[in-house]
Amino acid sequence: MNIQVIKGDITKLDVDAIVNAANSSLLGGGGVDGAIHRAAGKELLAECRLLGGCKTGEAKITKGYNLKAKYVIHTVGPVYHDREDDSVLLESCYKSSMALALENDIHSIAFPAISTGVYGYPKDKACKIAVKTIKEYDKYDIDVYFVCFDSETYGLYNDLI
Ligand code: AR6
Repeated sequence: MNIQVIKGDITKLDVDAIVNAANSSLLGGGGVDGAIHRAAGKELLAECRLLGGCKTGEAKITKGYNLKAKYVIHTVGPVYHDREDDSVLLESCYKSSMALALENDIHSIAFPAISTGVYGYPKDKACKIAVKTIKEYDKYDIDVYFVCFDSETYGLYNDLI
C-alpha cells in the first residue's frame, strides 16, 4: 500500500475511485458531496436514487459519470457528538470504503476528510482515525490519497504520515 497526502479538489483527481462524504439519503448536499454531484452530473443522482440510502458508517458504490474517477464510493460519516461510538463509526467509513475498493478491483482511491466539515468532527481526531484505519487495512496493492481542502487538514495529515 502506498499512502499520499495531497492538497486540492477531490473531484479533479484521476484515480479509480473517489470517496464522497455523503449523508444517509445519498441524494446530495453541501461540501464535498455537492462538489462531487456537480462535477459528476445528473446521472450520478439518478443512480443514487436507486440505492435506498446508506447507514452511518457504511458505504455504497456508483459509477463516476463525468468525473475522471471511474467510481464514487459514498460513505456516511458520523455527526460528531463526543461519544464513544463516533470513532467506531468513522473507522467503519474507511473500512467499508476499502472493502468496496477491494471487491471492485480498485487500485487507487482518494478520501476527503470525512465528517470534519458540516458534521463537526475535530480535524485532529478524525485524521488520526483515518490514517490508523487505512494503515491497518493493508490487504492488497492500492494507492491511497488523503485529499485536503484546507491547510490545517493538510498539515495534520502530513504530520501523521
Ligand atoms: N475536495 C476535497 N475536500 C473537500 C472538497 C473538495 N472539493 N469540498 C470540501 N472538502 P463536508 P462532512 C472537505 O462538510 O463533514 C454534506 O452536506 C472539507 O473541507 O463536505 O462529512 C453532506 O451531504 C472537509 O475537510 O463533509 C452531508 O450532509 C471535508 O471535505 C454532510 O455535508 C468534509 O467536509 C457531511 O459532512
